[in-house]
Amino acid sequence: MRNAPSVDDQLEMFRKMVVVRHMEETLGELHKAGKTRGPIHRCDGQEAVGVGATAMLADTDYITSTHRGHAHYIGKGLDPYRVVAEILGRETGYCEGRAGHMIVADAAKGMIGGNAIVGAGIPAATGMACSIRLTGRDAVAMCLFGDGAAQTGICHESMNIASLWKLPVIFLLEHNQYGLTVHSSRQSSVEDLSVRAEGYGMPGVLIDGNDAVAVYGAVAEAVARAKRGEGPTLIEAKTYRFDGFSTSDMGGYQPDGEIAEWRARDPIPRLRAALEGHIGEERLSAVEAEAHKEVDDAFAQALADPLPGFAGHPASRPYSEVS
Ligand SMILES: Cc1ncc(C[n+]2csc(CCOP(=O)(O)OP(=O)(O)O)c2C)c(N)n1
Repeated sequence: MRNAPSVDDQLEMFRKMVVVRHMEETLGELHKAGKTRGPIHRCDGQEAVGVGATAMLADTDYITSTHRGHAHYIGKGLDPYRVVAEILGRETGYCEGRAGHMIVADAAKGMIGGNAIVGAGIPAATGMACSIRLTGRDAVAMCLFGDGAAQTGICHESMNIASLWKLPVIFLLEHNQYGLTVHSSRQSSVEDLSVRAEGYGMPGVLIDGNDAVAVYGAVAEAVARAKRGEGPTLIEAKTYRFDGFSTSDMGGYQPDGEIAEWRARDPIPRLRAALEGHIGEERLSAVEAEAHKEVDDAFAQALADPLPGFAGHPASRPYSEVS
């Protein structure tokens, strides 16, 4: 496995990041027009983490996500049309329109699901890594989680047991500085959460989460380590969400200067600039245009698709008696 992505790999990461950004901007517009239901948690500004971290994973590798998972879904190879259809509650979506945007799953792609319970994806991925170990498969499990989720007890329990049992799991901490509306400095006694890894006897790696190539490299190394049987790695990717907590957010707690500072480090133009010398402006513009069209077509189709019916849906009623 290579630790540095090829130019083609980087172009594919760029394309996926553009898909995610355009999907979220469109969701923002639809929300304002009253065409979405429930809150939408956007990850504008954080795309390099979700896309970079999943770029080298296979369908047989598992990931668990959070309430802010759009970049994780697209990064793991889910079809943008079926993701959009799910978010818009259509029968054609990944979970037949019953999941909404926070818990989209596709087991065939190893996308085990987003999770609205903060921190809950961490033990789930640890358990999946345990199953990989017990069944002797050549795979890894990865949980992506926020700095808020890092403060939960179950995060510490998972890291302890994963390191003790040398499980093939990667803890990818997407540190966007805020847990809901609360700055990280009010939630944690240490600024860099990666230092906690030492207490569990595993490597702690601190990276620039707005640099997709750096994210790719750190995860590739952690995957190789996990597959050698050496156990987990904690990767802390420092990043920032431009758009606030969710569509229910009244804003005002992220200082203007801070937002401007991070917007100047937007991961998409950054990777674009790095790629320009390799493949030229024309090809990059064409890739952007195709990505936008794919997303626009996905929304047009999904909005025309049927809503789920009221008939019993066995998969949504696991504890009921289904005839
Ligand atoms: C167990 C649990 N506690 C509280 C909440 C309410 N809640 C939803 S998101 C969130 C903050 C999560 O922060 P972080 O993990 O940093 O993710 P971010 O929203 O910053 O991406 C909280 C407290 C919840 N959904 N689940």
